[in-house]
Amino acid sequence: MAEIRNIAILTGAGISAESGLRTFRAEDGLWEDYPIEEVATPQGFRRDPDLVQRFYDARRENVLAAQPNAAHAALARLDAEWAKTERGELLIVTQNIDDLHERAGASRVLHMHGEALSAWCTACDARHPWAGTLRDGPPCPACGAAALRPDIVWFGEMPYQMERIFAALARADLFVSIGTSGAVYPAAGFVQQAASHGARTLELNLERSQGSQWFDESRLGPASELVPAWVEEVLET
Ligand code: BV8
Repeated sequence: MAEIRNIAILTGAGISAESGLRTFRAEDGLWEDYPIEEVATPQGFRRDPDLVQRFYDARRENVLAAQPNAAHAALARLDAEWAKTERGELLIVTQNIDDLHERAGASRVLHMHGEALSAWCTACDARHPWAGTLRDGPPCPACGAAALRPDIVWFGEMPYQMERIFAALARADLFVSIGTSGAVYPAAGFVQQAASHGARTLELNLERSQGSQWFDESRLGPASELVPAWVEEVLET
């Protein structure tokens, strides 16, 4: 395997499935109970803010009750080892709104679709760490307005830090996608972006995804097994 220096990693709901957090598109997925349009769009929030606040209040509680699994721990170990040996760059771009990467010890984590444990004031634009509920319209700690929404990127909204992500994809020698269905853009296009800049591409997923065709290699199985094995492989090279 050619010398790997810069690694770009994309994670999705599948990496947190074994921590008990529901994914979106499985038969017991979140979108079975709540049509996307009603709870993960600005229009849905305008139409029924109480439903949307309750949906994310429940997700926030689930996140707080969940624990990182072996896949999160393996990525945290890789992050630390890569920093210590100064082998190159590493970035974990996650589509997930949970904080399990961070709680496992990873430091270079980018939440492109926002975070369950953050509240965003639509009056003054301030963001605040938030572990409680938002359904009762608590005042913004900065401006006092009862105008806090989940700090989540909904459909039709621009994902966060896209420039930083594209720069990491352009420099990556290796792009690894873990636990994502490849159903949502722009995240689903990252594999092609990385490959166009010469990166090798690897998919670790429970089953074939909508993007599997774009990867040099796809390994199928649970993240808690595939990710630790892959990290061992990388650290041995
Ligand atoms: C934007 C936060 C533009 C919310 C999320 C038509 C064609 C193409 C694109 C579009 C289109 N119409 C609209 C669009 C754009 C749209 C889009 O892509 N729609 C799709 C449905 C077609 N995208 C957007 O709107 C994005 N914004 O484009 O902005 C713009 C431009 C200028 C100015 C303003 C705006 C924003 C999208 C972000 C939406 N927010 N999440 C929340 O969490 O509630 S999306 C959400 O679904 C995730 O974050 C993720 O991105 C996406 C897919 O979820 P996954 O993480 O992949 O989970 P999923 O359940 O789907 O799959 C799980 C996988 O894990 C499975 O493959 C399974 O096999 C595997 N798995 C399960 N268990 C395990 C496992 N793997 C390993 N181990 C296990 N144990």
